[in-house]
Amino acid sequence: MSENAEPVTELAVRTLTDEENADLRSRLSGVRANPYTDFDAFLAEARAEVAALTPAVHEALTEIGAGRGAGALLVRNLPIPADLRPTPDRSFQELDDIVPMGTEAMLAVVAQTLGEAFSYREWDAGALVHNKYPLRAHRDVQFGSNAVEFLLHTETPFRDVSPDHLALLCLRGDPTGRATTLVADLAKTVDALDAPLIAQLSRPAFAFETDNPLVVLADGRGVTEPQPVIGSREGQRVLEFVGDLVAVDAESAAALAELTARIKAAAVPVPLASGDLLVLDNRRMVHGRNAIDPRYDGTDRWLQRMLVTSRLVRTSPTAAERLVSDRRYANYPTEYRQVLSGTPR
Ligand SMILES: O=C(O)CCC(=O)C(=O)O
Ligand SMILES: [Fe+2]
Repeated sequence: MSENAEPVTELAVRTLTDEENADLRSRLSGVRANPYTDFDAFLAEARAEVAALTPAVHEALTEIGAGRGAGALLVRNLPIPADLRPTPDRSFQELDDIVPMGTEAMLAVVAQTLGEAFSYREWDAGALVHNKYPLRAHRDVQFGSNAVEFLLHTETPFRDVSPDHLALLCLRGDPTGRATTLVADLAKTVDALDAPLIAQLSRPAFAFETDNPLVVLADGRGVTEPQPVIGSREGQRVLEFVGDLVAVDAESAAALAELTARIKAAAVPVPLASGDLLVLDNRRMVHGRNAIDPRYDGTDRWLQRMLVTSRLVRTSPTAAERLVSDRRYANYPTEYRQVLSGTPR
């Protein structure tokens, strides 16, 4: 096992000058279509502005898109409107006025530089731009709008199409200064494991507990379909990890505990301020967030997110074709399903 001085998790950082910030703001201000009601028109407008990204940011995106260098990129000092509305008190898709914040085009330009924007039909009422902020009703769930510790996770793992990259844009930082996004290099962590551990983690022995189980274990726990943490798809190694996975037997439980400890040790804090964009290579990195103290008064932290795939075969898909089905949805815990879909509660 290498206990070298190299940090396991690396983060690349690019910071726009104020002039570059102003230039990007003015170039993207021409994007008028509403991404929540007419994504196709919105994307066509945003795409025409791909050159608005500075060469340094473009190059950094190309690197992370190709899986080279650091698996995490932080771009700082992006333009956020000074008159950003108060952080909403209900799911974005439940708002009466689903107006764009003016920041979506920036995310779209980033997403389209990396691959193709996509999402899941069952999530966020099919929106391709996700708005995440603390919601009282979601306090304790493992979801971006919670307040408890958000465990380290691969974004949307164990699906036919998992995101290759994700982009998280901070519209409003945490007023308490407490929120810290965490990023850890899963690929490097796995590469440092010995062969018996790798063999254990390669067995389909890891699942989520659920009240809508596909499998009921000998001890009575209901779980989703067991999957390997180290798997393969189309001949390529696929790594998928989530902090609340459970193991289906004792050997796999020991391996999962060991990996969990190492992944936590590898995590680096990335506190996000307004105008910070975090891009993650979801094939290599896991991310999460510490517990926070939301105020639920319109001043809370607000992130906007887009998911990216490099594997949708069709070029320039329509908005409808960008939504894939989350076929594991039926086995999710009922509470989690309600949160995901944005069902009013
Ligand atoms: O709140 C955070 O910093 C992490 C959010 C997250 O995991 C996500 O939106 O995918
Ligand atoms: Fe996430």
